[in-house]
Amino acid sequence: LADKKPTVVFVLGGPGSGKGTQCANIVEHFHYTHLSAGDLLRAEIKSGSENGYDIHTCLQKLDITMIQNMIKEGKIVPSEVTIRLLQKAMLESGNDKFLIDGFPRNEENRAAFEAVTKIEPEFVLFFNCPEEEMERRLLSRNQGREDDNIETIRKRFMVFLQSSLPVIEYYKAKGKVREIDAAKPIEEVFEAVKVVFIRKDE
Ligand code: UP5
Ligand code: MG
Repeated sequence: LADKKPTVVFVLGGPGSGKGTQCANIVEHFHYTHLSAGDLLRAEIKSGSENGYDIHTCLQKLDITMIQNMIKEGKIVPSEVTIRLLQKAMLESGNDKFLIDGFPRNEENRAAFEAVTKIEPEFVLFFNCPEEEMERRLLSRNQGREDDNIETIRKRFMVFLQSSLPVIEYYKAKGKVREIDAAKPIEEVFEAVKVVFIRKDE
């Protein structure tokens, strides 16, 4: 994977800041493959409860139960699991440009991804949004996510502040962060996102 030197953009921001929504827009306009770490974990839980375990990633029943419990508590799943899922999805996509959404979530995630894949992100897209707005969005999403209840949402916010913001600060110090005001309507946010991707190719 490292020999092909894939282009990676990390898409970060608090829970409900609009990472998934905007990634879908980016994919329509630019040639990226969208990989949401959270979606990959949830797919693993789903396939695990159907098949017992996933023969491809070799996640055992124990891992699946652990992932499920950690998401319910808003905790960060061990890097080993997330990176394995991301690497598998990258290989299977056949593409060499990726939006990695919702990862890395802590320093350990970041360092492990770099060590294992030897990939450094091209830049980091950071959706900055006030908590009250994110909370409103998550509580009205209604997609049956087990972590979209007020107790878990509060825990997700805490983890974001304590563990994920330092990752954004790390990349800020390297001049890699492209910050977007994510509190605006979806279309306006995307206008700002487009500018970042168009500038990158100039
Ligand atoms: N919406 C979006 N944009 C809007 C706008 N501009 N104006 C008004 N409404 C807007 O959007 C959320 C909702 O808001 C939607 O209804 C949307 O229509 C609306 P969405 O695009 O889904 O926001 P997103 O930032 O993707 O929110 P998400 O809930 O997915 O973020 P999280 O970071 O909380 O969730 P994720 O799936 O990444 O992770 C879930 C859990 O998995 C984590 O808590 C953790 O336990 C685990 N995890 C790991 O352990 N490791 C990982 O690497 C990744 C995840
Ligand atoms: Mg998402």
